[in-house]
Amino acid sequence: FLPNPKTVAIVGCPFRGGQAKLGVDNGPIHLAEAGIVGQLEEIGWKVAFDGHHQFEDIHTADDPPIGKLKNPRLVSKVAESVARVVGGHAKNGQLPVTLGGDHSLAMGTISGTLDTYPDACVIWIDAHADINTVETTDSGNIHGMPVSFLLGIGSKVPEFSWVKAALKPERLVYIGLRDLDSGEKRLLKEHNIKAFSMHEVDKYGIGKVVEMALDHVNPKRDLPIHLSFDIDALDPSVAPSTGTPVRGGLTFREGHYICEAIHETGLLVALDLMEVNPSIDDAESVCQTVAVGCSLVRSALGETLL
Ligand code: 6HN
Ligand code: MN
Ligand code: MN
Ligand code: MN
Repeated sequence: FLPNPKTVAIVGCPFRGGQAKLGVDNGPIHLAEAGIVGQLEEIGWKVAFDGHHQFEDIHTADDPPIGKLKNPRLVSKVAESVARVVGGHAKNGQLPVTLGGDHSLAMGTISGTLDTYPDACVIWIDAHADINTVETTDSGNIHGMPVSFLLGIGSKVPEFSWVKAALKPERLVYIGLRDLDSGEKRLLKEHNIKAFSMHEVDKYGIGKVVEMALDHVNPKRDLPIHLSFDIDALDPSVAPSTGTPVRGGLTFREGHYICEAIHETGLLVALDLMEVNPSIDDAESVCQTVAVGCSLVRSALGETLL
């Protein structure tokens, strides 16, 4: 089931409609300008990158909130188009690497993965659980909601009817959580979703946590893996340029270890790197955050230390 192990398709998604801050749409531009394509070629990949997706065909002149949800039609249409692109690359035997952009895009990337690999599991690295439903969201920012749509929980919004509830709760695991809304805590319990917060990272160490996370979603180590990495999982001292930073996050090495360990499984079929916002903090912080983003992607794709 694995894609051609040596071809990556970069899916650049300059999109910010899932949240309110300016600048996150420039994340993929900066990651590309930092040389991510050449860096992946250097570690032996063939890289297909046909420019950033501009979503030109998507027009939503009139997009008033639906309940609390902001930019609902735009987010839905963009994610649907991303699902098609990611699914298309995956079906061609390429490994899609989606550069965000805000995390609402993962509604699309994971839909594309599950359409291609129905038994894939999802490893979600984030300070946040991004599992708010129409009922629980306070901010109305859809980047805090993609997981609920993928699981099919909460009231249905007709505008999102293209999203199949294809993700089963037992195929999802989180690492790095530390900032959940109260409704989100309840949803994780109700649906029995496995999550390793920073407390477990401190208690067991990252090596054990990744092993336990894989034991949960991928006990026989035979299912395809979609890794969705929100850069805000890292501590703000490591990755300052992101829209919703939360102190007490993963260290530089813990973040890279996760990527290295998932590469070692040989099961990675798709990767997201989300929420790099080059408009936040000073030039040096932006440079540092972009460099860390590139190096996480390289680690997930097999760069080794020795
Ligand atoms: N992210 N739980 C908050 C909300 O607005 O629903 C924060 C979400 C952050 C989302 O970082 O991808
Ligand atoms: Mn493309
Ligand atoms: Mn986050
Ligand atoms: Mn996120």
